[in-house]
Amino acid sequence: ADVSRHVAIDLGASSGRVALGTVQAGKLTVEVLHRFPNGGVPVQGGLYWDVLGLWREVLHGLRLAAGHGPIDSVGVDSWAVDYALLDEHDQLIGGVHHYRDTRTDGVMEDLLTRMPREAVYDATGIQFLPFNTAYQLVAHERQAPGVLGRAAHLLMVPDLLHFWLSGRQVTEQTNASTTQLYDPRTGQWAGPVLDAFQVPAGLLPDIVPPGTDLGEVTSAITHETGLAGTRVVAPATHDTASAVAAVPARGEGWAYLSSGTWSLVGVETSHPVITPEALRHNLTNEAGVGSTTRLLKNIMGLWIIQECRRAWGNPEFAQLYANAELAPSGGPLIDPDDARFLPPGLDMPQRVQAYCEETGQATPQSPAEITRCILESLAVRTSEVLSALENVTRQTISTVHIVGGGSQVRFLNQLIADLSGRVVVAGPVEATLIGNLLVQAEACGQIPEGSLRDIVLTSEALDTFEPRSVPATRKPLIGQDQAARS
Ligand code: LFR
Repeated sequence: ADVSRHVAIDLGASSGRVALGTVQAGKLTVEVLHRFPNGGVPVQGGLYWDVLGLWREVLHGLRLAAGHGPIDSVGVDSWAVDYALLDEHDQLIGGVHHYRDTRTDGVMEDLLTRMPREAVYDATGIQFLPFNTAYQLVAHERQAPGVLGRAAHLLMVPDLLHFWLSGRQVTEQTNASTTQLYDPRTGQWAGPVLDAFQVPAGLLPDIVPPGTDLGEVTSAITHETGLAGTRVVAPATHDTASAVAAVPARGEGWAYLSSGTWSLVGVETSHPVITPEALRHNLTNEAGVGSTTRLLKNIMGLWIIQECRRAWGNPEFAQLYANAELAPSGGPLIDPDDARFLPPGLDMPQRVQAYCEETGQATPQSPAEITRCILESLAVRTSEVLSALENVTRQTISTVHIVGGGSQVRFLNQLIADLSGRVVVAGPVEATLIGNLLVQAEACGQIPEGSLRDIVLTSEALDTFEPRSVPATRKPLIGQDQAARS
């Protein structure tokens, strides 16, 4: 057919969306049908996702989609690393933990005494983050001894939803790659790491590449939503992988920043870059669309501002950013990746202030000053990581594509252009949805293979930010050694 229609379900850490994508004459149009909030649910000292609540919103979105006529395919993406355990009857065992749950405190350090850091990195190419699935599973077993033995299956969050939609259990590759239990060289689970961390290999389903057809929606889904005959097609289920697939870039010499709760800064490579230098910078090699590698690094991102905003009684983001732009420049800087900023808490503004005090800087006082401090620090850290990427890949990065919700923060786009001395191209805001939809369209044979980025370029309007010269006082970075620590 010359028109095809696909539904993307995109679950982010702070909100979810169900969107309808129409592909016609080599162009994609996206209509968001349903938006809903998301966030961690604290229970008895732990932190969980409300997966059943999310599922209810997804069903509502699918009903709306069905009301628009026949849908060719549907696919889910979400944040990475989190998983559900199912028993042998495919029932959920307990809740789905949030990666910011402090149950993982100290686990990574402990496990790296069982298998050396270099060996884990060599086997997986994944950055050391305390919440990688590998460490979460060990923390899980420590809190609930025997749980991994009782479990029959492990499904990552999007895989769980695909199972509920299609009845098929698989692990989609882009998300599998974030677990630190996956070997990017073989494309299979990393046996030696599973053994060292005592993760039962039998829990892990087969790995399938993005664009895999999982079959039709079940009759229960048809009954519940009205969708009939719709294929369930796994997109790049890791939201960042979908976003990177939709980066409107051509040629060489560019990097991306997928900007949202996290800032994911990286480049696309044809192969994993697993070298001592990459390890020194704690860069990650996550799987991308079309057998590419996403060589990137996590920066704490707008999360710090999201938590401050909660502490300040939820003022409008636009107002916060406008006020920050009016606050004086050249104030204090934080290292956004300091571990203290990872867990949620209404004391986030105090954590920022404490960091500034401890490092002998002026203490930002107003929300405007604190927001400015965070934004400038994110921009400084982003340019440090860009330099690290240049060193590790021995290429020059002259353009930074900022995609995702954070690309709407024009002030941050300009700060990144100024502080990194690179041209910033902002947009699309809905890169994740677009990447999700286009991988489905490609799998359904509706667009030529490898044409995703061209379609984004013809479908979306972009904004350019040229670097302006900045006073020398902004040039010294947080500390030259910062890029080298994890
Ligand atoms: C962004 C993201 C990052 C991942 C983090 C935790 O939404 O998926 O890529 O490191 O969330 O899962």
